[in-house]
Amino acid sequence: MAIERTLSIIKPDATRRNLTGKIVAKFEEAGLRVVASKRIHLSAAQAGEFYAEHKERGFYGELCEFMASEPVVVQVLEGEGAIAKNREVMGATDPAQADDGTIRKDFALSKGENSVHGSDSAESAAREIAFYFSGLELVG
Ligand code: RTP
Ligand code: MG
Repeated sequence: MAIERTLSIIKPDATRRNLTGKIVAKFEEAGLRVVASKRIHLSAAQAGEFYAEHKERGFYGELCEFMASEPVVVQVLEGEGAIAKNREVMGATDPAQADDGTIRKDFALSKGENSVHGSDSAESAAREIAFYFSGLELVG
């Protein structure tokens, strides 16, 4: 399988509870390498632009407000099949549906406050990495 890069966000419910290290440990144990990382505080407008694909969904306003409520940690993860592997380690959107040992099963509070975001396709990964990181921040 090809080496890929994917965009991860450790969401406000997790940064607030000091879970950043435990979540990164799960990525690393799964063979994903952190190749870029920073802590930022999104505005509601920036969160809205990032999640524009969900504009028509009922949870959009709540999601944008949540993502802008406190700082997040945005990261680029690299590894074999990194996009699918990250989604596997994250677990299902709703923690009640997530498999044992996944980040969302272990840490998420609810379907909305679910601790992590991960790109869902190669196209999303390219767009999302470029949304947060400049070429200078991405070493080869
Ligand atoms: P993400 O994009 O954050 O990695 O999560 P996902 O693919 O598993 O889920 P998605 O359908 O893309 O939804 C994006 C985020 O919106 C919030 N959400 N809330 N209250 C609700 O019914 C609901 N549904 C989705 C979650 O924070 C979800 O991760
Ligand atoms: Mg998604």
